[in-house]
Amino acid sequence: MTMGSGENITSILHEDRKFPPTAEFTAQANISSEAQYQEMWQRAKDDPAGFWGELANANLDWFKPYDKVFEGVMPNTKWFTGGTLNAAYNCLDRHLTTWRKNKAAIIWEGEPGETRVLTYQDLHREVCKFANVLKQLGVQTGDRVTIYMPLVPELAIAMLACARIGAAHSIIFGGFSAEAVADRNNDAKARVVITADGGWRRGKEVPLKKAVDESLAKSPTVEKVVVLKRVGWPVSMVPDRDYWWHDLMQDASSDCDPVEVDSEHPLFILYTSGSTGKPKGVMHTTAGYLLGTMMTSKWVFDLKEEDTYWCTADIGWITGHSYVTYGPLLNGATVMMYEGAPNWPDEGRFWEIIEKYKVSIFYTAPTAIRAFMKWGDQWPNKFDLSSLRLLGSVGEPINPEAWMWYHRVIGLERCPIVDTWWQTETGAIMMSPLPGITPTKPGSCTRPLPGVVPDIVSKSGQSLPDNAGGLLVMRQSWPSMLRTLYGDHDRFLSTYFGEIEGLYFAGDGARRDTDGYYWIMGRVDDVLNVAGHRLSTMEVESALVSHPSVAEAAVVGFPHEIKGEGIACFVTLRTGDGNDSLKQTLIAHVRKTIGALATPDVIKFTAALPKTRSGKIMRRLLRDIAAGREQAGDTSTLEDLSVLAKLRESDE
Ligand code: 7RM
Repeated sequence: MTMGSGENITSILHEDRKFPPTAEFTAQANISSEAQYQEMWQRAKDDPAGFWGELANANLDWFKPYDKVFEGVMPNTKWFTGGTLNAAYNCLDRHLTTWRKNKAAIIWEGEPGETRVLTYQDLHREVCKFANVLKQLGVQTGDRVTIYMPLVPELAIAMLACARIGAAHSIIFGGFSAEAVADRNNDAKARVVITADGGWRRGKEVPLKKAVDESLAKSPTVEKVVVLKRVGWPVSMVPDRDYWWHDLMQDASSDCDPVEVDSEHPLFILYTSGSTGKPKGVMHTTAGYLLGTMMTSKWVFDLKEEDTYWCTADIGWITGHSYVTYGPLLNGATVMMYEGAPNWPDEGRFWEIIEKYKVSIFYTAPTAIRAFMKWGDQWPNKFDLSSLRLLGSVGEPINPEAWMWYHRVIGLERCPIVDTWWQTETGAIMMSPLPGITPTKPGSCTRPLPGVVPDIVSKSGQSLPDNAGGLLVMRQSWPSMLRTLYGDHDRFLSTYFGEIEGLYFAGDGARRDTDGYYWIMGRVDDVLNVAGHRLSTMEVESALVSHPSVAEAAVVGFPHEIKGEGIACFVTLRTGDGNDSLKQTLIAHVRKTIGALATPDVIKFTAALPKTRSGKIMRRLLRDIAAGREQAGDTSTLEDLSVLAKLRESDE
C-alpha cells in the first residue's frame, strides 16, 4: 500500500487468495503454458509488425494482402495499410467452404420462449438478402446506418449486412430514448434507420418504432426506415419512408458480393458517454478490429468448435459488438442469444437457458452477478450447470465477494473466471487472465494480453512503482484501437491523448501488484480524496458488499470541512430496510476491512441505485445527492429516473 502524496491513488484493497486453473483445463487450453504467453507477449512488444502480421495472415481472409502491418505512431497509427477485405465475408462466407456450413451460428431464444437456430449458411443467406435490401434503399459504401432493435437475430443480420456493403453501422441500445436516437442520427448523419415494432422485456413490449417516429421529427438526414415485426402490435407506417422488413426481404436476391474495403475503412460507430453530456461516437475500422476481436475470443474464452458460447450483453453495447457478433463468428463459433430479462418469468431464467442449451462459456457483468447473489443460491441450484467450463466478467471492477460467489455457485469451484478489462475505445479485451495458465485473484483482471503494453503513471506521466495507484495508460498502439471520435478528431486527441503526452489514457485508476497483476480502481472521476488519501470508491464498495447483509453499494465523495472529502455510501440490503444499529455495524465493518481512513461518514439505505441501462452505477448523480446539490448533469442514460426521486425524498 502506498500513501497518496497527491500524485498517486492510495490503494487499500487486500486480496491474497489465488486460484490456479485445473490441470484438465490447462491440458486442453488454446494457450497452455506460461512460457508460451511470455514469448508471445515479449514478441508483440518488441516486434509488433512481425507478431500481428503473422496473425493477420493466418486468421483473416484478404482480397488483397496488406503492404505494411502498421504505419505511424499512436494516436495516428494505421494498421494493415494497402490491404482489402470484408468483415461479413470473414464472419460468414469463409466458413461455408468448410464443414461449418451447417453448424449453428446463432441459437436464439426470445423472452416469450420461442427458439430459432441459424446455421452459418442460413445467416449468410439472410445477410446477403438484407444487404441487397439496403442497396435498394439507396445505402452506399461509406454511409452510416442506425440500428435500434431488440436482441433478435435480425440485429446481427442487419449489422453484418451493413458490413457486407461497407456501410458503417451505428447501433443504439434499445433502452435509449427517442431523444438519444435523434442525437445519434444527427451526429452520424445516418440515412437509414433499422428498427422493430418493439421488443420484449420483462413481459412488456418496448415501443421501439414509436421512439423512432419521435426521433425522426428531429433527424433530417434519415430518408428510410425498415421495421421488423417482432411483437406484432400496431405501429404507424409513413408511406415512402417506412417499410416492413418482411416485405423488403420477400423479393430480395440472396446473391450479394461482399464489397472489398480498405483495412482502415470504417466498420462502425458506437456512441459512449464521457464526462460531458454529449456522447462520443467511437469509430472502429475494419482489419484491426476484426483481428483484435478474433484473437482475444480465441485466447480469453478458449473458444473451441464444440462450445456453446453465451455472452449476455446486448449487441447495443461494445461487449455485444465484439463478443456476441464479430469475435465468435470470425472463429466459427456457436453463439447463444437471449432476448429478454434474467428474472423473467422468474429468477431462474439464465440457469434454465444454460441447462437447456448446455452452454459451456458464460460471460456476464458484475452488476448481474450481484443481482443473482441477491436473488439467492436456490435459483442456480435448481439447474444442472455442469456444461459450463469457463466464466467471464466485464464492465466494472468485480468485488471479491461477487467473484467468490460466481466461482462457487455458478462455476462449481472448477471453472476458471476471466475478469476482462477493456473499453468501447479499445475494441477488444486488453487485460484478462488466460484461462489455461493464469492463477486468478478475485477482483484483478490480472495481466495484459499479447500486444498490450499498459503502465501505471502519475498525473505528470511518471511511471509508478508496483502497488502505487495511478492512471492506467497504454504505451503502444494495438490493432483494434479506436481511430477517432466521429466528426470530432480534436476531442479524440484531447480525451485520450491530451492527458499524458504520447500515451493512451484510459480514464481509469489502477495499480499493478508485485506479480504484475493489474487491479482496476474505477474511473478516475470515481476517486475520493479523504484527508490527503486518495481512495477508490470501488474499494469501499467492495468492503461494504463483503458484509452479509449488503446486496450492493455505491460510494461517492462529498465536500467535507475537515477531511476535504467525506465518504457517502448508498447501500441496498439483501432483505429488510436497515436501521441505525446496522449503520454502525457497517461503518465498523469498513473500518475493520480497510482502515480508519476509509470510515464512512454517511450511510444511506436505498431500495435501488441509479444505473445506466448497461448497469453502471451513475456515481455522478449520487455525488450531487450526497453534496445536497441540484442535479446538474445529463440523466438521459439513466435506466429508471424514479430511483433518483426516491433517494432525494429519503433526505427529508
Ligand atoms: C467493455 C466495457 C469501459 C469502462 C472501463 C472501466 C470499466 C470494464 C472492467 C472494468 C474493471 C473490468 N466497455 N471496466 N471492464 N473495470 N474491471 N473487468 O465495459 O466502454 O462500456 O466501459 O468500464 O472503468 O474504463 S465500456
